[in-house]
Amino acid sequence: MRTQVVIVGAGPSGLLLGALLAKAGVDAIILERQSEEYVLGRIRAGVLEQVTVDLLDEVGVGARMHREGMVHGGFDLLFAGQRHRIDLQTLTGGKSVMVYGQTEVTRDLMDDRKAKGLTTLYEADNVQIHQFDSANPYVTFERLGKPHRIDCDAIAGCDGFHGVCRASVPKSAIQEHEKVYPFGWLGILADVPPVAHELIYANTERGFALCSMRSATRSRYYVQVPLTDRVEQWSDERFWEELRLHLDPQARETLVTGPSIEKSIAPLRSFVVEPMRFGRLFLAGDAAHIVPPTGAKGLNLAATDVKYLSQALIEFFVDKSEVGIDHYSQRCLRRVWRAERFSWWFTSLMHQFPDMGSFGQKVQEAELDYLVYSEAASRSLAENYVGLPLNFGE
Ligand code: RFL
Ligand code: PHB
Repeated sequence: MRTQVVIVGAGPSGLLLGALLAKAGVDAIILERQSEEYVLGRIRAGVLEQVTVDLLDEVGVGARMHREGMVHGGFDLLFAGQRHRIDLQTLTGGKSVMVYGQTEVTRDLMDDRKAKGLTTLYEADNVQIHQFDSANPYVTFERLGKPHRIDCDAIAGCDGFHGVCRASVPKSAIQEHEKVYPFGWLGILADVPPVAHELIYANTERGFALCSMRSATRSRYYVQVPLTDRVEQWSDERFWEELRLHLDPQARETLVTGPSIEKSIAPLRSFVVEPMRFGRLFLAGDAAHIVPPTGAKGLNLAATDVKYLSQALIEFFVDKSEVGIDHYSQRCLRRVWRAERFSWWFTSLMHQFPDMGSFGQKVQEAELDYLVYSEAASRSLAENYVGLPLNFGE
């Protein structure tokens, strides 16, 4: 088999890259380790920046998102027992975010690929990438018990944090920057109406909590837990009780509980590799960087990485120019570090750390107080939350 680009991974990065390349007439094959159902079973991101919404529109898969997604013009910060609204629209000159699950984004992109007859090979085992430091890279894998090889011009490593692409780069060629947080998020999905119309980010002495949603009848809630906790230790009743303790009296009253349809614990991490390009191998999305989910930046960064990558690859194949691929890494990393900083800061502000004590708690509350009462500080938070424009600083 031969194609122009082999994309490893059918998460949002791989699927969106496939759609952007197809639109420009560049051939690509996606290889995914898991089954389609497994990929759709992962519950992850919920908040899309305008940039991501625009990209989904650009590839023509935005219709359902505009019908079913919820446009949010603000969110609440809850601290010292009180809620305060951050009005994104007023603070950013009319910008907002779209609440629409990653699962739905993935489904829309998968359906579109199928409708266009584009190739995605699911359950591809033992994917290995070869000779990416040359002009003739190739990828090998096994599927349905048979070995396969695809020759290509470029490989896109869209295979997430635990993927094979980053792991195939020699250690001497790659620099890693990492921060691991001493806690995780226990998340629950339930078919109950959300506690409020907008998201609530809560800082309490018991730790962080987040009230989010997927629709008017489906809620997504998170509470901070120690890394040693196992999901089996958390019955639904225990989760709801803990969440309730993080809320203000009004939210406590409106909270509707019910059986969970998904429950999982995600550790929090900040991670970046530099560079993101190695010859004809290009890393994108979680394969290259992880942010803690507090700032809702992971999926959005993945989307902008693959937009930049598609532009670079289209220049390479159509205009026969290497300028775009030469700048890919640098162009992504500037945006990546801005999102890393914001996500680290918001995580540090909102969570309980083991050694922070009452002084640390009071300082967090004082900073939150400053954030909501200073327009300059609120605007800085809002500006970062709605995200940077696609071509910022260029
Ligand atoms: P993914 O989604 O991990 O997809 C990678 C794909 O590659 C496949 N794969 C392989 N395929 C072939 N061969 C191999 N050897 C392979 N190894 C792996 C995997 O099976 C998978 O299908 O990475 P991608 O596409 O870069 O997308 C990144 C996003 O998934 C991630 O950044 C977000 O989910 C992060 N995130 C959030 N981001 C936001 O922008 N807004 C949010 O509100 C938000 N909330 C969240 C989040 C992540 C969370 N978790 C679980 C960490 C909330 C949570 C709880
Ligand atoms: C979610 O709905 O899953 C979600 C929303 C906002 C975040 C993180 C996760 O910051």
